[in-house]
Amino acid sequence: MKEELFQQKIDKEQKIEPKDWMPQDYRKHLIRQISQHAHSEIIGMQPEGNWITRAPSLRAKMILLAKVQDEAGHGLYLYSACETLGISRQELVQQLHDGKAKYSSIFNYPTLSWADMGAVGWLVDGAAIVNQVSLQRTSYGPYARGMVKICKEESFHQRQGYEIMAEMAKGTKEQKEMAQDALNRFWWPSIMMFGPQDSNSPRTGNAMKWKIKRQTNDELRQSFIDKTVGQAEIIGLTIPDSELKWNEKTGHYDFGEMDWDEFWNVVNGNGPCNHQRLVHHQKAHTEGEWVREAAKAYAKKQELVTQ
Ligand code: FAQ
Repeated sequence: MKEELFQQKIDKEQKIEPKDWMPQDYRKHLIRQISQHAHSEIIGMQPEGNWITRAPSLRAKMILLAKVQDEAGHGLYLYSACETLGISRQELVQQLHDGKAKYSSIFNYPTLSWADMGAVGWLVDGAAIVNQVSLQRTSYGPYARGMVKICKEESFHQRQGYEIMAEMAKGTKEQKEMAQDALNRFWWPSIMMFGPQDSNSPRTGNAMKWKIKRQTNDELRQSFIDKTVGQAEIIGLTIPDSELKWNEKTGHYDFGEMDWDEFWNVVNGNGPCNHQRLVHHQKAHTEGEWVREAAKAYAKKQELVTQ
């Protein structure tokens, strides 16, 4: 009976809030997805943080610094949304460190040149937006509201990345080559951010029934490709997919097959930077212990003062 009422509420597009009754599996599904999303935002700071000290101008440095700080903020909103489901931040971070919680495969690729900052903003944030715009209508209230704020910031991130690519593409021959090389390396990993094909996505069934996901992995991937092809053409870069072709009948682009072995390899911890990313996070977490202790001591002192 409770389950039926819960499903009716979802079907009527009413949001589920933290104190509402919910099936355990719905709660578990959300903790998994939201925490994975939060970890992605935080680990995602590393490939870009790598370029803050090497940005080519003061303007570029200020923009990149602001963007990386935004990603930290996104991680914090998402951890907070996840905590409303009855799990602590400490447990979530522990799951990441123990390798039990995943984060997006895309952040396990290295950023080798300044053009990669363009490719990450344009393609990675671009893909994240397509996914997150859809998640603004997710059924869990705190997650949906977090997504609204995050999407506003992501659209600035996408534009700053596209600007870098556009500038480099109309620069010197070497700059254009760097931009094309970044597109070549980041195109397929960005497409992989949308997850496995629907036919091979075990979580999609429940996610769609509970309206956690509003569109499937393949629908979102197609939408991203349809939006991005024209953007590449405008700046004169070539998407590295020989099978990419406009299909009059479907009104969408056809595209080539992803390397699924590479995808699962990276998801399962064996990508080029998986080890490096996790070790860096563990080190930063250990070294930040004193900050957490100091914040706790300060909060305790404030409590004593107000008593
Ligand atoms: N990487 O059954 P499905 C960003 C896992 S934010 C790693 O299809 P689901 C901002 C999946 O978890 C980017 N693992 O799963 C930024 C599941 O494993 P599990 C993050 C992946 O949940 C920009 C298994 O494979 N965005 O970029 C991936 O229905 C720039 C089976 O898959 C989000 O997290 C993958 N690519 O669909 C920050 C959005 N794909 O848990 C810094 C929210 C699949 O059963 C710089 N999440 N897996 O062991 C989602 O929309 C979904 O969770 C999907 C996966 C679409 C990612």
